Amino acid sequence: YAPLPDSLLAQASPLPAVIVALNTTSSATGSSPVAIAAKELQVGIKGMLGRQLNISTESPIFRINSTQSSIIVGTIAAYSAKYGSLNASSLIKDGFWLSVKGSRVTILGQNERGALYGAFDYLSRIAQGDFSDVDHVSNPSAPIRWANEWNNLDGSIERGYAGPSIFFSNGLIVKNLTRVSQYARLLASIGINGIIVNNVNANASLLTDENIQGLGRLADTFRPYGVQVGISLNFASPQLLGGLATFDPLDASVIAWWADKTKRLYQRVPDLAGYLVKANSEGQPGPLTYNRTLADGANLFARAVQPYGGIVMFRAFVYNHHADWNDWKFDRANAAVEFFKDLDGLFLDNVVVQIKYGPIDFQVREPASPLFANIPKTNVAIELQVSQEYLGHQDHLVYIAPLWKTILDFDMRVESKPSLVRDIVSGQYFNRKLGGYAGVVNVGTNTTWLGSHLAMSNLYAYGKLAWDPTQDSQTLLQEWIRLTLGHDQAVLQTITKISMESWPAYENYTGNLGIQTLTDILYTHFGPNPASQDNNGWGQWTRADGKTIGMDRTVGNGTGFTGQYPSELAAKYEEIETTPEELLLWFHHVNYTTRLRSTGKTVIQHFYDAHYAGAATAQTFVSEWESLRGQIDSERFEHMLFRLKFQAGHSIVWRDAVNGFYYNLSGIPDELGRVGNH
Ligand code: GCW
Repeated sequence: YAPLPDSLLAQASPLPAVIVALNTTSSATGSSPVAIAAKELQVGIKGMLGRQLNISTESPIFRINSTQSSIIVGTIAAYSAKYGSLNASSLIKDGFWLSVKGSRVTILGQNERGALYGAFDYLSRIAQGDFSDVDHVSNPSAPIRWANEWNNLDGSIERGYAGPSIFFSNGLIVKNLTRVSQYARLLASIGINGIIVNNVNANASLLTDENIQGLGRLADTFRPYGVQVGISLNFASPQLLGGLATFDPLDASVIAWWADKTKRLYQRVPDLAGYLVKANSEGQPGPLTYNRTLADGANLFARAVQPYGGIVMFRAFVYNHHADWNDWKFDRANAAVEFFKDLDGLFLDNVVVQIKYGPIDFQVREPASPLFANIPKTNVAIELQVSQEYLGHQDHLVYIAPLWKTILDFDMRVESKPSLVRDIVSGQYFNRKLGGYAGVVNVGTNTTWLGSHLAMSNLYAYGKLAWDPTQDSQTLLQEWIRLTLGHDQAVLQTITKISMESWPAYENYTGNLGIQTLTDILYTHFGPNPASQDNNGWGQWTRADGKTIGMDRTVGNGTGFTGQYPSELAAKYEEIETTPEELLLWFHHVNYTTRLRSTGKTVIQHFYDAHYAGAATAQTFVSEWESLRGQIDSERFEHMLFRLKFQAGHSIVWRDAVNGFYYNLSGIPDELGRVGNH
């Protein structure tokens, strides 16, 4: 809410005189989303336009047809009760209607949360210097728009790059929740309506009575912003915490144990969003331990939360991490479909299967998970990762929205019909009621939230895409730049340029042609380590040897993964000639000397050249950023300069490590003589 520059202020239309808040029912535990919306409008307009507006809960002079200027904010129902009914049939849950006619502004939500989103939308327009009249209905693409935070109870965060947890410390929920309230506000401003506060590798002690009280305080803090709290569960909790002899999901004592815990949770948090479950994955316990199905496991929790309206997000990230590397037919990428396809139709209605965007694990490029096309009778959500686990932590600038868009806009060709991933996860395509988005965010106590100022464009884009995945990633980026750093054209152009170049550059200097990120997968997931991919049980294999590289995932000769796609795509990926080049090595095992259709270069020369090109681009980020000295406050300027310099250096480390590795393996010299002489 920084003051608008004079040039924009001059264009501002006459201001409303008063803010009228229609729903002011504050609960015992804090204010309501509409009250928050009114306050945001007041603070925002004061900050940006320098004008103090009063908030009124009743405006005696206001009549629906009067010319009295005002900003009305509330729910459709509250408005109708006061001023006569309004046809709002086009609004769905969480949606809003924003009308700006000169100095008369009406912001009505289908629910209170929608009203708050409408207020943020109006403020965003002002912040971007848009004072035009509008008559705008906005509905979310999907009901589930959640953040997942992989926070441990001891305060550490798995794959978090911004310091310790804002939620937990020493096994308990922290006392001071100021930062949590700020985060709630931040999430509401981008349309996020739910948050899983603890790690999917969950600690059973989250469910002690003391921690249930703590979760209650967290939920009370998020509630005014329309963000519902949910939790990750440890499947073995009945044994680990409850002292039962078993955690078999069909055992009566286990069912009773979960019913009792769920009841206690809902007593303290009546609007608990539900549970997130990682089962039988990477050493986590689950129903398979007792020869029960994953559906048995999911439905256990679904029944427990059903009376309270809760939902269960059940992760599809189930795979064997002790795979046999010598088995050329084995493929970790096959796991999700193998585990879930036959369970289609067996999950209860309040279960949502949460699917990572690709079949492996948040790599720099993956094809869309075939599971999206394989379980039409099951609710699904897509899992995206804002936290840059494989993408340079937050030490590299990588604007991820373009990567996400390759998946969301991807056509699965179910029954040879247009069937975009975004329409499957919204529930629209298979006509499912539930569905949506889970974003692994992992904010920490660092004042930048994510550890890097520019990384926040990813969180912004995540929320905005969950709301409307048809939006363009550059448009979202530019909105974020204006809202965050103001209206300077050089700032806008430069940050747009480096951000839009960042994911292609990162792909260039890490792993090309669908070979995966080539980072160290065994420990840090940071920095180059192509050797770590192979010769182990993790299944992120590249099968690189002296002459050849890539996973043969064909039906004809490989792991059969291509056959998991609907027939049109299966046929396309089966043949080298029709496989998109950027995924060549994902699907095929080829010679280093195989030539690419697009450029005629060999695979190995493409690697060499791409690594030089990617690192060269990263060098330019520093000089581009330096050109903004004086246009951005020195704190943020220096913070990013430091990171971009690191990235520039690290991209050279990446370039030389990866190129050197494949040169040593293949012995094939770089045509330009750069690789292998040192
Ligand atoms: O790839 C792995 C990550 C783990 C993570 C897991 C998952 C939370 O390295 O840190 O565990 O994915 O998504 O469950």
